[in-house]
Amino acid sequence: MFAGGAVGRAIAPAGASTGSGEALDLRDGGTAFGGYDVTKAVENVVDPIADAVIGRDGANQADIDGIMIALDGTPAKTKLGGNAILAVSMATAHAAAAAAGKPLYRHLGGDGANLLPLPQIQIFGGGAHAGRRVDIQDFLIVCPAANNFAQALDWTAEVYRHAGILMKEAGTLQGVADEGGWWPAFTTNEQALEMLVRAIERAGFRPGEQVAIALDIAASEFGRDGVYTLGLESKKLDSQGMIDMLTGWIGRYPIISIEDPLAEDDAAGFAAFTAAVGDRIQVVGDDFLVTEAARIHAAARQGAANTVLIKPNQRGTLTEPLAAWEAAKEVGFAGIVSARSGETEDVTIVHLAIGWGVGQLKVGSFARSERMAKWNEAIRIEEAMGHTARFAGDGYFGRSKR
Ligand code: 2PG
Ligand code: MG
Repeated sequence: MFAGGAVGRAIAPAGASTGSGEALDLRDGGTAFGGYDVTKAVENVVDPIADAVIGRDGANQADIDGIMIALDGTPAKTKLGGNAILAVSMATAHAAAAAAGKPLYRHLGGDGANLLPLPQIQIFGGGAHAGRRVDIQDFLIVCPAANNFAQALDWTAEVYRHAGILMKEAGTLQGVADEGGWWPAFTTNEQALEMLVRAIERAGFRPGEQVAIALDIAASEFGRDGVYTLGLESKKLDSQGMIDMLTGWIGRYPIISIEDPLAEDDAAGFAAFTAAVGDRIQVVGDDFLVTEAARIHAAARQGAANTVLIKPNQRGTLTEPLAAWEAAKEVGFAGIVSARSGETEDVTIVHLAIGWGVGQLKVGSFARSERMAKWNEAIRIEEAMGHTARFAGDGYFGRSKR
């Protein structure tokens, strides 16, 4: 709360497939709530954090975040919890925007902030989000040819609906996964790609031109020390085997973006994959880069990836992901602001994507209110902008230069 009465409120999310370099999501352990309770994190907000930030200028986000970083004093925010610190960081931004009488995206990006991101939306869930029913975690679509953000959502809704109908017909529909995508019962990973292309066509769109495929392999979940174990197909691949498999898919399906194609410990694999396909598709680092400026600089030096996934809770403040985005722009990487599999009704990331002008946003599927809250917020912002709104389309995709 600000002296003038302006109030900000925020909720930190949590991930299921986390990178080892992420800020700590502090939980209580023990038996209550399976150990997932956050009483300690809340106490850290109410006592040490509040003591340290009360009386400071909340409009100075970097100062507030810097105080909390120093108070914690650990690289992964293990003392106070990244969740405790991020919630205060985001609430501060909301309060500062309210005090300034502006929507958060304008407070962050100024009056010229008018770029609506290209949404990346999950149609099938897999990996850690669907009991490992398929190895690949996210089968997503993007609609680069849509005229505006709302139309991209309309198109996605049609593809999602048709994918559900096709799966029901094929007997492969089992409900919805953690992020709202259909929970599939496929026998190979490639079957999911085939069905996705059919769903795009059934919905009346030209695959590749109007609607294209994006994947999050989340390879750290099944790959380590250069060995990748694909449970669904009982296959073990080395790094080059993964690259060959994915390159084959890129040749056969309209895939324009692949996230975490290799595990977080496989920078050489990332570099080889980016050298092979980075001039044609977006190669995204999530667990690999964990929204950290220093890792983005290192990856750029190695030619590993060309795009960074930006998840505020991987770092635990707003200042650090902003620094990561600045680093990305400096090295010529694109960015995608992303939600987590464990989400809430909090819509802060929508404002970050627009306010920072990132151009891409990934929020899971087109179902469940923690996802729809974010899509709806972006629709409201697009409406409020009227004719000044610009839709990113594919203009902000990552591509490596040859
Ligand atoms: C990811 C996210 C969202 P999680 O891997 O990109 O899909 O999942 O929050 O489980 O890390
Ligand atoms: Mg990911």
